[in-house]
Amino acid sequence: MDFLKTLGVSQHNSGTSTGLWWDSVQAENKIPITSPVDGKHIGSVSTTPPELYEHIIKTAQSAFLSWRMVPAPKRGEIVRQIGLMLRQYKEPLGRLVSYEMGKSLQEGIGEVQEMIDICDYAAGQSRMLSGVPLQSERPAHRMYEQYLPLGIVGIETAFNFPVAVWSWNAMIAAVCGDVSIWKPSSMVPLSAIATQKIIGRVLEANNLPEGIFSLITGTGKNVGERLLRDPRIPLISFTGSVRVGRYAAEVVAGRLGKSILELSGNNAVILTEHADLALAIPAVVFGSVGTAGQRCTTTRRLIVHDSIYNKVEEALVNAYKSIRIGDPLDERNHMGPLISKDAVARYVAALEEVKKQSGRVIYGGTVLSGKEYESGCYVMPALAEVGKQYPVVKTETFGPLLYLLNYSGPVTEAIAMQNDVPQGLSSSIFTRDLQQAEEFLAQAGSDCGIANVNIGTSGAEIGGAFGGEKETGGGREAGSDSWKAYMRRQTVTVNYGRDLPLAQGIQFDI
Ligand code: UN1
Repeated sequence: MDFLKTLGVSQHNSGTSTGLWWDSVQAENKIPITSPVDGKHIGSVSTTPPELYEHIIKTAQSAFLSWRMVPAPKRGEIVRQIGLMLRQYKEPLGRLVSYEMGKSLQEGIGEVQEMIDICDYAAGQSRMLSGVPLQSERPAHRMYEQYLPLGIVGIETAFNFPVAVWSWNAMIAAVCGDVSIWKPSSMVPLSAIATQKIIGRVLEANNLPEGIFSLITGTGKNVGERLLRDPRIPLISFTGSVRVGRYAAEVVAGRLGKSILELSGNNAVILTEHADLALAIPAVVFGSVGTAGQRCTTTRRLIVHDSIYNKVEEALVNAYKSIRIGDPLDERNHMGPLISKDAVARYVAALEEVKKQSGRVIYGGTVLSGKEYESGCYVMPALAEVGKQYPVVKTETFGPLLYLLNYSGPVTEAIAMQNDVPQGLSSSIFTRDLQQAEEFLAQAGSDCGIANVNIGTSGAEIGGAFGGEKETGGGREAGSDSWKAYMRRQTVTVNYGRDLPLAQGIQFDI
């Protein structure tokens, strides 16, 4: 495992860092990290104890005071260098992501590419943190809006994107003049530790202070909770389940903090009678089995017009038969394991539920056994025929389980089915009919944060704002104007006249 050495990951690793400084490896509070790929122990991580948490916060607070004074394009230059450093470590880091999390090597490397892309994007954004001039109603007054650095951003990321989601937040936050504290999922902290070491090289080369990018590790209950409750952290960006996200939102709102939430999706693809199946089938298969169905944007529901239903079902079953499941580091395989045996148990339980609710599993769904699948985390992807009213269809099962639904009426019927779930992250329609596509995109169309035409639900580019509506949480990260959430907005009015006219024409003579 040369890549572990290249990345500085060893048998025992510290999970607490302020950038250049690392806590020493503690004997107690260690979490063992096991790969879902082969069930082998990769290394352990010592978590962040309360007193060190305080140190991390204090260091971040003092780093913020100097970092916010650095001109934004100079902050962008640091982020640009981080992007260059990530290019150097793209292959080994992608490999670690793949080995620790279980996604295919291509997807692991693709995830690092997303980090590189957001660095380039953020470097450019650093010159464009622009406000708008506004029109004052008073003579000789100038009014405008400006955006200023916010403070410490707490970033809690999920296991399925061990590094990329952090970078969407941390790189944008950094050019905005914020400092960040990252708490990665305690299932995949090694990828975070390796990333922290990579960026440490850039911090060192530029003589930057400690605390601009910090890392803490531990469970959500201990360490994550501390971030949520800490009034010194004005913004929390949380990625994870609706259940935990709802709790996080309540805790942060309770102290009147701000939060960016990126929670569950229940993403559907609509195939109308005018769908080009040559595009649609591969998009649906990648969308549902890619990352073993563990992306927030995974395709979970396929809503197919009656006239093509049988054809689609047959094409899908055939395509699923050709999916190679196994070691994700072996590039011949399409699909690796689920993250853990618990995840496998949840997948199996969901399939049981489908059957109980009178659904029909038409392909796969079994747990794989044998030498290659020793970790116990490998499953066959599943296709299940269900009715739109089944409760199970309204929930997100984080695995490669695709529901097939049919409709017979106009596209509005399919859109209504698509919207009839509590989640609202990603959505897609395949059609060559302009009217259908436009209906899908209009006011009464898809209610999701992402709406794609002739593209699947997953694999969003970083240039767009990423996030969704309803139970998905409403947050937006990465591109477009997502940066605004990481800054405080200020309305400025300057009186350059000799009088003091009051707004609304009020006279107040003294
Ligand atoms: C996630 O699953 O949390 O759109 C993020 C995609 C990826 C990001 C997914 N760019 O599938």
